[in-house]
Amino acid sequence: MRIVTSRGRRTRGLGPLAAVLVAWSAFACAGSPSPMRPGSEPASQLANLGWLLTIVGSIVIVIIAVLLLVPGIRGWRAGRAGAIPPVHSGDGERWIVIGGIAIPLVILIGVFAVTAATLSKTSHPPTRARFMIEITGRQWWWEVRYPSPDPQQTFVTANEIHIPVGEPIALRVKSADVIHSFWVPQLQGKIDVIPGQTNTFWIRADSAGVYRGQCAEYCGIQHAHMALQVVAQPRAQFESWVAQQRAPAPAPTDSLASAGRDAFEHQACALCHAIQGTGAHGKMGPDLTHVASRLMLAAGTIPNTPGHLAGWIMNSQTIKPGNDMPQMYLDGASLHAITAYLATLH
Ligand code: HEC
Ligand SMILES: [Cu+2]
Repeated sequence: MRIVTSRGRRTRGLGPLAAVLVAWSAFACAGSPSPMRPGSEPASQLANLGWLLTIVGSIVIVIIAVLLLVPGIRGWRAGRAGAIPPVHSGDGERWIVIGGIAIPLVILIGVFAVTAATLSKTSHPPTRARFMIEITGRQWWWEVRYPSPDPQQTFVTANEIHIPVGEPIALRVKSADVIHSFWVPQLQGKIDVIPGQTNTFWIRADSAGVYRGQCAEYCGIQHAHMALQVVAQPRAQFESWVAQQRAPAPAPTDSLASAGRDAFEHQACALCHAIQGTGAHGKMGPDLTHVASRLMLAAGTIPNTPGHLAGWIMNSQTIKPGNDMPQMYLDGASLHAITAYLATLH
């Protein structure tokens, strides 16, 4: 095959190969949450498995393509030379047994063994998990609970999971509605999130950073907007985050925020959202006690800035159509006050 590149040079055969390589490296490009850029030991084992399967699969495809093309070209040449190509060569059956049964069997058994070994190695933490986080998949966001034997110490957040660097953390995942799948590609494989069942899993990040996760099982119209962030922090930072999350919502320090808290408590907001330390105890939507401390809003849909926050409260249905927060009809003053109040909830 001849490809004429944009610079007019002719390359022979290398064009498609280059295109495939470019596509491959795009998988692994900087800043992307690609499983080919692992951030933990189990994720690198899974990435190695991915590369092995890709390479073995590619070699098989190339060999098959050659085996198909060579007799075809031979036949075509023989036809041009006027000779009739042989229909059947003597050792055909032997090659069918070797090439069609024996070799594929060896490859498939080998690949199966490596896959099974990798999955069993990655599904359990090497050492005991330090603590457990409960994650509930909902249409279309993640409830994240840090349970503690003392109910006063238990806290709930949404779409953002903080973990200390280098420590295996146990996860218990459940669903409040349909089947979802919890996936943080750079840290671990996927785990199904199934209604009526609790699945256990674990994650660990080997270096500090923010790792994007995503629901990986189509779960309805806003499935694509069901992302999450895993924030891996050094122990000390993680502990101060926990202390901050355990505390009730900070009290308003100015009259605007205080009007905002009153409006929030008296509007429908309080029926769906909880803010610890106030009269809002709703359970249908994310806990907003420390909403201002989060990086993103609405499961990774928008960055958490005052402008986006106000836009969300005013018309979440335009930003994430079909989500479970209805259109709220607030007057300008209430919107302004509620936004100002929520922005203080660090
Ligand atoms: C009928 C229930 C309901 C009512 C009423 C409601 N919300 Fe929500 N809210 C939700 C749900 C559900 C979500 C999650 C949407 C998603 O991400 O899919 C949400 C998300 C949010 C978020 C984003 C939180 C995050 O961390 O991503 C904010 C902020 C918010 N609501 C504020 C408000 C305010 C302010 C009001 C009142 C003016 C209000 N909500 C009224 C159900 C409700
Ligand atoms: Cu989902």
